[in-house]
Amino acid sequence: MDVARSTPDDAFRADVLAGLKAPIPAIPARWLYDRRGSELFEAITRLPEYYPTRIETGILERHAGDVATIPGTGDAVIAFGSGSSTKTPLLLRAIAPSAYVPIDISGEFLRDSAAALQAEFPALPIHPVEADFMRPIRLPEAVAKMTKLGFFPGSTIGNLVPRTATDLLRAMKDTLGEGSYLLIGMDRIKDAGVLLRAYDDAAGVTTEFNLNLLHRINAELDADVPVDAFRHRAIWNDRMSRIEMHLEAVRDVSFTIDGERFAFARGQTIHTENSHKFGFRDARLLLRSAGWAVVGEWTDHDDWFALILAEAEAPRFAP
Ligand code: AVJ
Repeated sequence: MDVARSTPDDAFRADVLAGLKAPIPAIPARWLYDRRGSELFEAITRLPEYYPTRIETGILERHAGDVATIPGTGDAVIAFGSGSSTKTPLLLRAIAPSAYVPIDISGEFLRDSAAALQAEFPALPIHPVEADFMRPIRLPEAVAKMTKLGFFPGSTIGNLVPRTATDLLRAMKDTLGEGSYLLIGMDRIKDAGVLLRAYDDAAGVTTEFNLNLLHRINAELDADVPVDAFRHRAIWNDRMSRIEMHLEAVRDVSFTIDGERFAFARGQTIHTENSHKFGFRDARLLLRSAGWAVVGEWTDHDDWFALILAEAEAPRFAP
């Protein structure tokens, strides 16, 4: 008997159709990260204007050893996301854990990065888990009794609006368990010009990254979106404390997706990504509202990026 199953393709189609019909047209940012999108993001991390990756890597180079000195951060490292090929090794070398568990929704990325890491750390037991870490996950039996350090670098948390970010941080706490630690990267609020240049680079890589979403719609759905009718826009939304990426219609345009007709007037936009930025207390409050108590924080000399270590608090009765 055939069982109806919803495939990632259906989810993409549903999100695009619903998103474009919404009063403020928007498509969830996760759809930017197909293979091509992930390659383009990798290229973004090497751009002169895109400071977060370089700065966070520098902080890890200087301070991963400090994280390692805190008792309870030692047995198993649990990475949320396939991990970065430079940041993860820096942490693993400092911590020297007994096990490494990368969690990613894409089995393909997961296998590739786990294999690369295994070559670099031949003696390290690696237990990849293919799962959506937005929900609590049962970790492999091998790490059940170990003390756990979650790793969530890159200010990826900034992709989510605060309401969803706390959901994720709570799910991570449920996954890791009481007494665990989380090492998380958060990008700071800073000069709007610096932020805007980081998300609208001179070489146009971020433009390509954003427009790739339209190419993906055309390739994977039954669609005829004229990509040249849209341009990349980065906006600093001060009220929401975030950079927003939009695709803006440069002329009146209409197209069909899956037989449905959409029209955009010149100047109208499709909101494609948020990148929230966090002040010192913003970061702490966000973590605290999900049950994480900050126990350590490291930044660069300009305070442009923060690497924060938090401990999963036991629930308390009062006050
Ligand atoms: C992958 C979400 C951390 O917000 O800085 C970079 C994504 N988008 N340039 C970020 C991104 C455009 C990036 N994160």
